[in-house]
Amino acid sequence: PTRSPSIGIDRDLLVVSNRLPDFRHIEGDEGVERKKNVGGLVSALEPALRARGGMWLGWSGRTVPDTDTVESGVIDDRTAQLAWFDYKESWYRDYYSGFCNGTLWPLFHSFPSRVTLSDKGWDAYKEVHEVIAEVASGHIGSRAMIWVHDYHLLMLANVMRRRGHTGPMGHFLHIPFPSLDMFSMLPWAAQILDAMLDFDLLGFHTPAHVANFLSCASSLLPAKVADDVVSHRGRITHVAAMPIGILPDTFQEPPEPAIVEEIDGLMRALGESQLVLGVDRLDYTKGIPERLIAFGRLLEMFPEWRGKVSLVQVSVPSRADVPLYAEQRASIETIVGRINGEFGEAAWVPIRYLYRSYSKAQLSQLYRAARVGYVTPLRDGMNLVAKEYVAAQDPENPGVLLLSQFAGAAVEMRDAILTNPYHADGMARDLDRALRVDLPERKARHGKLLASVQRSNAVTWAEGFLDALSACR
Ligand code: ADQ
Repeated sequence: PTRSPSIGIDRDLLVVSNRLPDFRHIEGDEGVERKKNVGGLVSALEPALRARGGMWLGWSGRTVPDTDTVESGVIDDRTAQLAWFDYKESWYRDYYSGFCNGTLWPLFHSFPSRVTLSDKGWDAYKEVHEVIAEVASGHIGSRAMIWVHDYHLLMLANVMRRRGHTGPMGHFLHIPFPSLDMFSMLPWAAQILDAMLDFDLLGFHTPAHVANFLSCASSLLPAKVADDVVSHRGRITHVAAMPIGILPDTFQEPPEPAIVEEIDGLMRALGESQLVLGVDRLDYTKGIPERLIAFGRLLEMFPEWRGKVSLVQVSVPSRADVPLYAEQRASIETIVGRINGEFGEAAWVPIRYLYRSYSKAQLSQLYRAARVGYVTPLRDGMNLVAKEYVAAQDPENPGVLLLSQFAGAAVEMRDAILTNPYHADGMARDLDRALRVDLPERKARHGKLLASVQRSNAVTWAEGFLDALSACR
């Protein structure tokens, strides 16, 4: 078919996510522009988007007063067309910060005490789905394939079907799907499940998330579940575990001299100490306070490590305007101060806490310098840092991955040392063990982990999802 550039009704693939990746609004004549760095999700989808002349739709990252008209537009990128729209301030507050990050995020990560429930949030969740469905319908024909991402958009297929969309629609959830007990806390649990079953394919990171979803669907709805297929209202939905991956080779690229110098500078500051490294978005699900406390326990229980090991914790600012996140930051700084005050010496700082973002090239060098990758979320859909750490190692002298048993990544990464982040003494013992692993065992563990990170990567994930979605029809 000939392609109509303005409407694109014959476009074959629309990807929808809350944020457009690596996209920012620049005030001025040009309006919007694309940042230079492309993130993992974009690189994963790039081949499919390019081959199908696809479009990616999402929020621009800008909010406008409720009284203003919401702007939207399309820019052409070298990979795909990017369709953007603004949020009203009330959507940002009630939908994004409210229902998405105040209700669904803590609930799906099994933190019931952090969940807020409000009718206003639920109304905003439904309203924003209607708005996004309307924008989407303007960009794509009713038979095209749509791939929707994450908890912000669980109900999009339902709204699109009501608008007459008949093409295949799939959803991938990047965070865990909780147990029936937890999910039932949502007053709107059945409505959300019912709407999710308008997708043809639902992808999750792990078999446990799939099992949770199926048990919710069969308990809370009059839906029939047989193996990985759910029948409901005369429709069929396929459900599958499809763990996301990274592009491992991009963590082995030779660094610029300035980056080598920067990381060498940090290593000189650590002196003789071995580097234990934590890297996360600052979020309570990542278990940063627990990780710091366990590091303090290591120094108490195994005093021989004092002066010989240093923890560098790098936290990228995240959702800083949400009070819980500001609290988390303050609590981390207090723990760092306490441990450094108690154990530090003139020539040795036990914990260095860096509250900033690093480039992929900088992160790769940090990962490579670290003897232990200390990746201990309390709960995580997957956790890409674990995979990035493995991909960045020197195969001749690799470090050891210490990984939370509650990260989705633990399913595939059995050759890491697995740990329980809720148990400080146990985690301190596991850290001691990780620090003592000899070179032959480090190489053996790393070889197996790297093979798995290479085999199940970002591109096989994206292609696998799209193939499975096509096969549903
Ligand atoms: P996140 O919760 O954001 O993702 P994660 O998978 O670890 O968690 O990805 C974080 C990304 O941010 C990594 O690529 C990492 O390199 C980067 N990053 C972290 N700290 C950084 C820093 N200080 N500077 C620069 N970059 C930093 C959600 C889910 C995860 C799931 C992914 C993908 O919560 O469980 O793995 O989506 O599906």
